[in-house]
Amino acid sequence: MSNYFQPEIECASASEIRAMQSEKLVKQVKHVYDNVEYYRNLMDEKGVKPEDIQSIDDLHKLPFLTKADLRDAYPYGLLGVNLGECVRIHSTSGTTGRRVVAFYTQKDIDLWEDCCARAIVAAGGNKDDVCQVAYGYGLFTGGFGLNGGSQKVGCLTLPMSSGNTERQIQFMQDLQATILCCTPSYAAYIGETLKEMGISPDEISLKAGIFGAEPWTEEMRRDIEKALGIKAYDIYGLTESTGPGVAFECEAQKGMHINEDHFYAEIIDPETGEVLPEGSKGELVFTSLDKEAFPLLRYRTRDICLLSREKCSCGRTLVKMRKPMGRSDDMMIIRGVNVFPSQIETVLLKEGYSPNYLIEVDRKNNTDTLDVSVELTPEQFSDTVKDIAKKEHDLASAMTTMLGISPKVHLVAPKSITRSEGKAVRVIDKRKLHD
Ligand code: DLL
Repeated sequence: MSNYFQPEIECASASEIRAMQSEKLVKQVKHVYDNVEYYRNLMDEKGVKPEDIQSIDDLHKLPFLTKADLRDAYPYGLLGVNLGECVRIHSTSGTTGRRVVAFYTQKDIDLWEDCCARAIVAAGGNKDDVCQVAYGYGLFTGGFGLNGGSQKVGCLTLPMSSGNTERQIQFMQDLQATILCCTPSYAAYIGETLKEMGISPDEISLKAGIFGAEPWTEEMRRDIEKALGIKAYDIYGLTESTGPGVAFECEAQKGMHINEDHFYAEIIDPETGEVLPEGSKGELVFTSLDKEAFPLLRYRTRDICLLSREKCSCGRTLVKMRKPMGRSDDMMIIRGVNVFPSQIETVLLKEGYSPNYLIEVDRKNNTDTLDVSVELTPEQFSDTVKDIAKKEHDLASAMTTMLGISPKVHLVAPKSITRSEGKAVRVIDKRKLHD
């Protein structure tokens, strides 16, 4: 097995991990206090000094850092080292406000790539694999992160970036790619294109996929696994804390192990900020324990999930996070009811529809409206108008049962919804335009 299975860390006992985390935390708090004026001010406001933090048990004393803080401090305000020591920048897409820019020293890049290497090894990768990286390269962290991890494992790395799907498939066949890394929505699109090209999953060499960067359901996982003839693994991360590889799935495919030697995770009540006990659902908060250039302490991700230390069959002891249902920002409040796009996706795929859908929310006559357009498959498209009306009605009923409010369902022609090569856009909330 590759060097990037590190049992001394990945299978360490809870007390060993905690001791390692405590040691790193004490140093990290000092590093931040001494070098990051913005966070020093937050600590001073709360009356906390570095000496107050002697172990992980003291973490709760530290102030939170939010996305708003990152925007306030843009671009250099949270730098923990001189700019001259940084070797790389990545950034979020900035669709919901000002961009977040993250900085990396060479050591930060190394630890990030190690995390991605662990993820590839956990998905069965080794030096004989051909790893096709179809996440975007550039400011987005997906391409560079998995590229670095793949090279560390010793895989032959194909830096395809996203897009140009037919060329992706041609390379996949010609170079016998065994591992595919991309967003789940792009993996589904690649699967659909394979089918259209008349290529069966047996004619490609893929065995595993490492998919993340957006929420995806178990139903979507099964569809992708079937379409590509692979085992599909989840991977999680965010630009603010390096990128992909903060957490990764193992062969048990039941939640993602967090790389706890680098990232300490807490779950808090998003309303009160109170730390919740293991197993509770709440907002995920990360502390980077040894990142140098952009060392975020108690960073509120807005991702809603839960943590579990239940024994994992793979032997790893690293705490596991449940697949996030989506960000608290993705949650729509429609007629007072909380709705996540992933709930709609679950119903669609269970009822045999494609994962190509678009949710539109609006407000008419002071009432919220929810319209879900769903693409028919070419086989379903030949149905009569009467059949289609019945299908729309049945699908709307299934969604009402799941959501507690009734949507209007529109079944639309195959290929009429734009495909995604990166993160899929699933929701258009027109109410925001009226505000
Ligand atoms: O999406 C980093 C990444 C790249 C992760 C490639 C995995 C693979 P950002 O663009 O900053 O970074 O977006 C981070 O995406 O807070 C989650 O809301 C969401 N997200 C990431 N991975 C998952 C996942 C990258 N596996 C935000 N499941 C995070 C659900 C995910 N949501």
